[in-house]
Amino acid sequence: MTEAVRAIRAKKALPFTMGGDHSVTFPILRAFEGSRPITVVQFDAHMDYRDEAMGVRYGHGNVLRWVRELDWVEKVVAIGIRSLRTRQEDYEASRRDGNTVIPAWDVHAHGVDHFAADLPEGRDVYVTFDIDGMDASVAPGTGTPEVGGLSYEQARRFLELVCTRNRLVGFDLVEVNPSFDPTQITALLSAQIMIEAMGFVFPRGKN
Ligand SMILES: [Mn+2]
Repeated sequence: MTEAVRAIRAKKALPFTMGGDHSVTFPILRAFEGSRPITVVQFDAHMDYRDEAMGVRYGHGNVLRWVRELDWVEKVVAIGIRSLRTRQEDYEASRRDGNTVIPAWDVHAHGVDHFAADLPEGRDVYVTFDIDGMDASVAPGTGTPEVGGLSYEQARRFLELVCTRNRLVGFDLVEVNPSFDPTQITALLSAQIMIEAMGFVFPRGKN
């Protein structure tokens, strides 16, 4: 995966990757070695910040922890966090590392634009979009769905604020599992999210 993303970057193309589970983000971001500092914006119900989960270090439950340790990753901004299984020590470890955590309930209480100042501006940004950051009612086709998540409009507005005020250097969308979703609404939503992100980066008439 790292080699494939290096090849894409060598062509000066923008890597958009579809998972797979969330563990793919680490090998993708390894391909950015030598780049300018990158802020990672994570959409997710879970922090994925455990040092180790069931004996696994480089799995989908700890991917952001290892991403954050890459020399060229300066910060993680996590949006939509809400899982009841979030451990206090993971939250504290993330805050200690200088990351920002925006829980889903705060988004529902205050609206997306309330958090504009907490989002990066003028940075190189990589977006990792775990589909379980969305509410389970619109994205049931995933391994660990969580209620109380983002609506499509909220996610789209976050993407607009992130993609139009920064230089997007890469994007992945992960954790879609079509076998859990006979309606395929999850895949439809995921495609729409990726197209919207591309649209914010390459607006009509500008490229
Ligand atoms: Mn995740």
